Order: sequence, then structure tokens, then C-alpha cells
Amino acid sequence: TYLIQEPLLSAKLALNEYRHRQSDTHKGTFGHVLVAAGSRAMAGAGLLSAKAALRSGAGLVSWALPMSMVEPLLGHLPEVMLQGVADEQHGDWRAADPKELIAMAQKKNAMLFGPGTGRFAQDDRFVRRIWEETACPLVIDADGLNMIAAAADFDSWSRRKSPVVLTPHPGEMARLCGRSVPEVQQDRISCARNYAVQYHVTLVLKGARTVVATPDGTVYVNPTGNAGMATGGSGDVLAGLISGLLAQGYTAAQASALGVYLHGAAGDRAVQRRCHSASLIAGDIVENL
Ligand code: NPW
Ligand code: AMP
Ligand code: MG
Repeated sequence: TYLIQEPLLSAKLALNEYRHRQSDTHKGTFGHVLVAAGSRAMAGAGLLSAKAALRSGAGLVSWALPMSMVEPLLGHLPEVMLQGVADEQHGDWRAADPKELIAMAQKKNAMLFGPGTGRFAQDDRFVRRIWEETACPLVIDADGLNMIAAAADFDSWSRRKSPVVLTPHPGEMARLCGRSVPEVQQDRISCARNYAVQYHVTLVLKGARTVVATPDGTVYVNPTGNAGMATGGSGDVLAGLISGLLAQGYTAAQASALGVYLHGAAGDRAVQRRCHSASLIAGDIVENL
């Protein structure tokens, strides 16, 4: 246990910035997200994050995935546009060229990279190109975070003009900052804040009482969510949700705070409806957004 000295994110604080839709509006108002996620072994991570981006209210969602996976996924998420990246029929990202994603990101309002992509050769160089050569706000989760952790030269990557949100769970955070999981958990707030300030990112340190830290050192602690959310795919939903909020023009701090609050609240609503947290699955979180 640790003493919470930072502001608990209240509904008022989280929803303060929420923008209601005007009646006279159209899909172009709500941004276009590029979700780069999923592979043959982890197609679900892509499905969940793309679906959460849609449920966030984003106007359009394009999902980039290995070319040979496009055919089997046709029709599974009809609202999403599928874009294949180079693939030697294995359904993974080994043959992908960062140039393809950089081109796809050009007219997008936000991009998500990492859920279920797996690791592949030279992946630290791949994620560096995404970091340095895309102009839209960027969310990096899961394998994308492990690629950053593996990059020996992360300190020298050029600073982005548009914001980055990193969404590690404690295991991924431990890899990012070169500490053990117990060390991260012992001082979650300092760990998140120090990283956010040092690398000029918005850092979402997940787990019970998720911490949101911004590059100026502001920290929020999220009160929503429950132990039922400790289930495969929950984090993929959060990453999609935050990217969808970024595409709608929320700042990185707003999208992260609102995203973790709503993600937890959707998990709480799912448990109330299902009556027991153990049976919650990540798809229930999406359905309750
Ligand atoms: P342990 O096990 O407790 O010792 P990884 P991943 C630790 C995709 N998915 N508190 C944990 O430690 C993801 O998107 C696809 C403390 C272990 O060492 C990724 O691409 C799904 N420790 C990929 O799978 C559904 C914690 O971290 C390590 C912790 C791998 O992601 C599932 C495990 O993390 C998944 O989302 C905590 N709260 N949480 C799909 N349906 O397609 C984790 N750890 O090795 O980063 O693996 O998170 O499963
Ligand atoms: P991941 O490990 O990437 O799938 O992310 C898990 C997601 O579920 C994160 O958003 C966590 O904050 C959330 N989560 C996991 N366990 C709990 C818990 N015990 N209480 C609240 N939220 C949780
Ligand atoms: Mg995850």
C-alpha cells in the first residue's frame, strides 16, 4: 500500500473538458485514427483497440495490420477500414517497412502503435522512425513500449512537436526505466512523474489506481476500475480509447485522464451488470463505453 498525496481524478475533473456533440456535425469533425496493432497470434489486441477507438467517438478508424491478416478479418469489424502492411504470409510485422506506416499516418489526427504487434528484428529502429517521422499525436503501448525499452539510443531521439502518450503496465514500466516491478510499484507516482518530465511524454502507469503524469510534472490518480479488469486485452482497449480521444482534439493530458477514467468506469459498469468481477472480459469494457 502507498499513501496517495496526489489529486484523485474525480468525475468532475475528468469530465470537465468533455465536449458534447452539436447536432449539426459530421464525421470529419471527430478525427481519423490510425491503429497499428495486431498480428496472427494476437489479432484480438488489434480488434479490441480499433473497436475502442471507434467507441471513443472518433469519426473514422483505419487499422494497419500484416497484409495476410486482412482477408481473415474482413467483416469482423465492418466500421473500421483495413490497411495491409508488407508481410511474407506469416501474419506478423517482420517484413513491414516503417515508411508504410509513416505514409499512412500523414493525414491522420492520431496514431496508436504496439498492441499485439509482437517483437521483430530491428524493432527499436522501427519505432524510432515512427517517433521521429510522424506528425500526429501518438500513443505507444505494449510491444511498442518494449521496443523503446530495447533502444540503447532512446535519449538521443529527437523531441516530437506533437504529443506522445505511453501506456505501460508495471511490467512494461520496469523495462522502460530499468527497474524491477516491485521497485516501480513501491513508488508509482515518482516513477511515472520522473519519466514523463525527463522524456517529455504523458505517462499512463496502469494497474489499480492508474497514475497519469504529464510532461510538466502534474500527476492524477484514477479512482475508477476494478480487479475484474486484470484480464487479457484490457490494456489494448485503453490504448485504443486514448488514441480516439486524441484524434478528436483533446490534449494528451485530457485524453489520458478522460481515457483512464472512462475505461475504469466502463469496467465498473460491466461488473455491475454481470454481478461478479471474475467473469469480466475486455470486450465487456468496450461494450460498456
Ligand atoms: P508477472 O507475470 O506478474 O511476474 P508482458 P503482456 C508483468 C498482447 N495481448 N503488476 C508480469 O509479471 C499485448 O498487446 C494480446 C505487476 C509479466 O512479467 C502485447 O502485445 C491479447 N506486474 C502482448 O500481448 C490479449 C505486471 O509484466 C509481464 C503487471 C504481450 O503483453 C493479451 C507481462 O507483461 C495481451 O493484451 C501488473 N499489473 N502487469 C490478444 N487477445 O490478442 C504485467 N506485469 O510480457 O508485457 O505481456 O502484457 O501479456
Ligand atoms: P494490460 O496489462 O496492458 O492489459 O492493462 C490492464 C488494464 O486493466 C489497465 O488499464 C489497468 O489499469 C487495468 N487493471 C488491471 N488490473 C486492475 C485492477 N486490479 N484495478 C483496476 N484496474 C486494473
Ligand atoms: Mg497491455
